[in-house]
Amino acid sequence: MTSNRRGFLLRTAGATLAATTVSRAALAALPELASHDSADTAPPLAPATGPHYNPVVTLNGWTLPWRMKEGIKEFHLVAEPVLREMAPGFTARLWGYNGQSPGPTIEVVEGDKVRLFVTNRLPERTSVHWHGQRLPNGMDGVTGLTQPAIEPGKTFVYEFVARRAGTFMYHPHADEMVQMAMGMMGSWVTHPRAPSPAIAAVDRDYVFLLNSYDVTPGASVPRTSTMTDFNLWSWNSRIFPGIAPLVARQHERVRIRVGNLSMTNHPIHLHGHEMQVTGTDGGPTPPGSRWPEVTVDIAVGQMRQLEFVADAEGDWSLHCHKAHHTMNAMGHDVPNMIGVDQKDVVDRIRALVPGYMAMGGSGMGDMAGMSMMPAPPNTAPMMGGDGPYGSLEMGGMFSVVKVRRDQPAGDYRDPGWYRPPAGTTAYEWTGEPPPVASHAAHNPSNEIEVQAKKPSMGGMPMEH
Ligand SMILES: [Cu+2]
Repeated sequence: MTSNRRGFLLRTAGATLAATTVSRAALAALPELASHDSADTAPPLAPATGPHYNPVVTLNGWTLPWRMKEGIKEFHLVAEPVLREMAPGFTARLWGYNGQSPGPTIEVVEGDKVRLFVTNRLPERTSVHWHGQRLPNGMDGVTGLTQPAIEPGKTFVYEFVARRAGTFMYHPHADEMVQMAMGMMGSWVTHPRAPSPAIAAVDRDYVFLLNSYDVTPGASVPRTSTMTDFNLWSWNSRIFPGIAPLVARQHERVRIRVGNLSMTNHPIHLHGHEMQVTGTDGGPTPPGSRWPEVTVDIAVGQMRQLEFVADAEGDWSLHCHKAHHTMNAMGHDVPNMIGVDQKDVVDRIRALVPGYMAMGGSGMGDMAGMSMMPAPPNTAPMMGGDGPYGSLEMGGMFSVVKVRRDQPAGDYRDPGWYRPPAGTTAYEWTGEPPPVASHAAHNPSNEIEVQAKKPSMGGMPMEH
């Protein structure tokens, strides 16, 4: 297989696996090893063999090439330490597959016979569980229960038929707290072989995983014992402004497949449109069971297929609705200083700690710009991301659905910022402001109630 994608590498199995215990004959039998060294969103990988389908686009990721051998689709996954640029200026040392975290998306067609070679180049044992798949019990990838662990340097083979169309995930069931906290996961898409009333044809088909990391600012290796207090909330191990936009031509039908392999739920919210959940990792939802949503909560270990018609032009936010999850690396113990004049105390602390910066007395929005905050090298901006009207004041699990009238079909290039028609943008009012209505001040029943209770309030002074 060849490719002219930037950052796309092909290595021969012999060159990369020489240090392992795999025999020469076995090496010759392994599929070519494809690897990726950038966090760019690769173009969709159109199938070279078998039935045609509209391939998915993995956000800031790529699809693993395969080879056909005697009617079987063969893939080669390599579990290994990787460098992942999580955002411009911030690279983490993670574990993943084939050069990146998450690993490449595996894309097959319902009914395909699949053979997956898994080589372990980690310093510890691993396995791969194929989350959501119907498969023989011994292919389920649970260390100790359905197979022995894949020791470092060893290659195992998984074989099964992709029996059910849908969206799935893969991840280890071996030292899993550590291995998933280090980034070992990937997506799997099985396209339907025949048209199905429950599975619509879509024009754009995106996939990504929700994950999280705890990396001390200035460090690059995640702390793996963290249970809930992560400081990086990411999509496919990327944080905004490092997450690619989801592009669509106006009126196209768009599917977004989202799996959650973090340690908490994420309510994913889309602006300006209504969406439906058309499938879970259990299969397509019956069309009669669907209802409109603008926010879909995705629990740990779940996958949701979100679908909508992109009928409104614009730059529409798509984000986790937990406000803490649209922030990047920061401490969680920052006191709320709104309304507090800190000038004197900050001056005194600065005498002891040069460069000390407290949370602003009018909120934290001022901190969106990295320039105000002294931070160690290799640290993502706390919020960051500049839009056409200034700082977006969000980071983490945030991206933009860019719907354009003139975006060519099949073109995934970023069209830039939306230019709204004149007179359709919120604007500053410079005239005389209208009178302000206030509930407390203008509700006479409140005053009556207070006065009626007055005698029972003892010596409490009342201002009436
Ligand atoms: Cu979230």
